[in-house]
Amino acid sequence: MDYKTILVTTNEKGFATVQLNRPQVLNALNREVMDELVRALESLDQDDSIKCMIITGNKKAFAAGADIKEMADATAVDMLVRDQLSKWDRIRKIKKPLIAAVSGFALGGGCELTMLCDIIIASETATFGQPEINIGVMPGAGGTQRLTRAVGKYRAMEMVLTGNFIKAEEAHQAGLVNKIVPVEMLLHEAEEMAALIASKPPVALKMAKESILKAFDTTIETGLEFERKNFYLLFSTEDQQEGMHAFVEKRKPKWKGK
Ligand code: DAK
Repeated sequence: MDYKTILVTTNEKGFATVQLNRPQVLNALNREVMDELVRALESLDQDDSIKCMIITGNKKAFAAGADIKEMADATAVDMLVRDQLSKWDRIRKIKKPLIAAVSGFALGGGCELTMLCDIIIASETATFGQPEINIGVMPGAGGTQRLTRAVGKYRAMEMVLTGNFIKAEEAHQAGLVNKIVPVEMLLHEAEEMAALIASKPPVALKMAKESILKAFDTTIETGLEFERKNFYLLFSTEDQQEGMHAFVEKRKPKWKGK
């Protein structure tokens, strides 16, 4: 597919990389980027040769937020009619694991986009923040909810109410980031993680992701029931048979993805 604001690459290791590509505005997420990003992720989600996707930016910015110039003159009705939230929801519904590889600014919608991913790998220069308060609004794509779940009430309050940024190290300590690596190693590290995940049985990957995400919007009782059902369901896959027999026979499993 032809994209103007993102670069998509796939490889034989079974993962794809989607790079946000509006460097002149620090990858600000305008409607075109969001549209292309969603289309790319949904198409990769349907592609059997791809098991996992990386979303990244460039050295200076993962994304400095939604495009302020595009929103500046919008009315509430404009925002409603544009219905950008539905695009964010579509990313939330991507079934395959998403890895955010973050260098530089991940602010506002950029920070919210990293939190829609399942694993966040940051370079030493990564900076996270929800500075919407400085431009008269507040987070609108999950920042008050996912950030709070990730870093707890008090840090989330501080970040959202002051608009202050946190550096990679603090984000790591707070539980927002899986690991920190030197800038020049960022993509390599994300690719290693993506290749490792891509080497696992695809149906189990999807069900594991779905079950973990369920933990965020249900009671422990319902979540455990959901987990149990997904667990039993995996016993109807050929990959369960293959995985367990390969272990017993001391050989490497060959996944079929069914
Ligand atoms: N939007 C548009 N342009 C941006 C931008 C942004 N968010 N961030 C940076 N740019 C542009 C700058 O205007 C500048 O363009 P030129 O002046 O060169 O034309 C260029 O990128 C380089 O930026 P700076 O010159 O400012 O670079 P510095 O290194 O000096 O500063 C900075 C970097 C990241 C500290 C600074 O650019 C900055 O504060 N940027 C804004 C950060 C911010 O406030 N982000 C939150 C935006 S609000 C929604 C979902 C989500 C959202 C809304 C609705 N729905 C589902 C409805 C999300 C909202 C947001 O994210």
